[in-house]
Amino acid sequence: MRKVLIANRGEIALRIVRACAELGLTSVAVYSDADARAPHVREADEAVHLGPPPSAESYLRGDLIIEAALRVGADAIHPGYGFLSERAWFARAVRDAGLIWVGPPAEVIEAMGSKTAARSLAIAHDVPVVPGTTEALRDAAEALAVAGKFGYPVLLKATAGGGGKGMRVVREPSAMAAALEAAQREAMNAFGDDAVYVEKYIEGPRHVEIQILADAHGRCISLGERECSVQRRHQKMIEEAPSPAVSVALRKAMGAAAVRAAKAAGYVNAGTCEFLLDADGAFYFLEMNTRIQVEHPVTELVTGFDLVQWQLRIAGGERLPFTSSIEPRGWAIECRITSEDTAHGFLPSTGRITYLRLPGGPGVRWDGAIGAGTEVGLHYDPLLAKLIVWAPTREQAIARMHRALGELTVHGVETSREFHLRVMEDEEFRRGAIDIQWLERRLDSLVDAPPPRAQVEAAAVAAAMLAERDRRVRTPRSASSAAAGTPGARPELSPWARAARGQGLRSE
Ligand code: MV4
Repeated sequence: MRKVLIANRGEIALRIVRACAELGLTSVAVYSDADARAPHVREADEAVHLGPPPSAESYLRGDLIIEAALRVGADAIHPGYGFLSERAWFARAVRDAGLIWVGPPAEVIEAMGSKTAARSLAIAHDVPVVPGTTEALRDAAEALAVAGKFGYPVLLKATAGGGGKGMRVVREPSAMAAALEAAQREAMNAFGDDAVYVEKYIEGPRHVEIQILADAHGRCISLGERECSVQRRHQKMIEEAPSPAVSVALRKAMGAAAVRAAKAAGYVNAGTCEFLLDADGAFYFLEMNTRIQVEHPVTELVTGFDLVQWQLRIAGGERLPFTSSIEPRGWAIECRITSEDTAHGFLPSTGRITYLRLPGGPGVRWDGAIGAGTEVGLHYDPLLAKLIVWAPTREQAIARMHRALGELTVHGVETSREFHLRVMEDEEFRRGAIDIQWLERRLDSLVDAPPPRAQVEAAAVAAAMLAERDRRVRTPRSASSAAAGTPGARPELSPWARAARGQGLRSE
């Protein structure tokens, strides 16, 4: 393997370009009209134009992408996450074109695409799942009988599932018939399949996932868990590794379960098993993600494993050098920096980035693909970058993230920076008292939380300086001093400006 085409854009495409460079592989970017001057294109060794900005006409055009790979003489295609990464037909087409697919076999992607098939596979291999059925319900009478057996509340889930569509919580028998109808209708609209099954509803669980790596020679290891509970509408905002809720013993049990599931599926390459973890420490397998994930860096920082390099090395036939699973060292946190107005319902924000200052210093990693001049539009995901930190303890990692967020400046679009600062200051978050409903429960109080005193003071100073500048522009210097051209002659300072000076701004 010498040359890799990267079928993606943004920060993950740049992440893969960097892994290729470190492994001595030639990288080939692809791009839409909107991304002609994007960092992932600039940094790759070569680049191929695909088409107009809409994904359906560019990054989702599997045919064009395979054609491009063959034309430039690439040996492999790395799909990143999103776009074509979990489309079994694309993995198959890549293989049929004689190219290496940097991911699991098409058959495994297909099998894991069905949530009920994944659930059946887990059950067959002693991987705990939430109590419930796997077969589609025939009618409300059957739903009531099954719910009676497992006990309320129950959750109706679409068999074709994913992303929370076609899910309904049912808290009492009288609500069953209407909930079943609603779930079936939503499932039909979303997936073209109205099959719905029942699970016991787990109240207030955490979302904890296990990273695995499997090579093509039968070796499969766990790299520990990531805590992903801080999410809103199934969009994760903050991830960390390890999880504050996972002990060494629990990590061992969850890791072993994930490895059993991966081996049973014939898994090769990097993958993730998603679990719910309840307040009593019981865990339940939900599904397997057959791609590199957005939040992979937190695992990299606590294990020292370069997951993207290992994806490429495994695809090239290399063996994993370890047989046993890895224990995390220290603590890593990731904040997703998105172009969203978090104070106003997470509305997407668009525009041109006019100024960018990036954080740095000890333990700070920036995985982004933006710069001054980047146009942020509505064609793609709002993820601009990921800010990731490492420190010896969780407390230190939170302090470091707060410091790094403070160093970040993005002008031109609204971002999630302020939101993340408020979370890092939040007492519940600092205690690790989070679950999958935490963010939605706390969103208003986080957005309304006053910033710390030092930030209010800094804002007051900036306001004073701006007011002073405005005053000078509106009030021309007196005729005599203008005529004399006295250098350094200044109008009198306003009280605000004097206060600003008093705060230490003595550069004038
Ligand atoms: C659940 C659950 C509670 N109990 N299953 C949501 C998406 C789908 N992949 C699984 N999901 C859930 N399944 C039972 N039996 C709660 C969720 C859930 C969730 C899971 C992971 C991450 C975020 C979530 C947000 C809402 C609900």
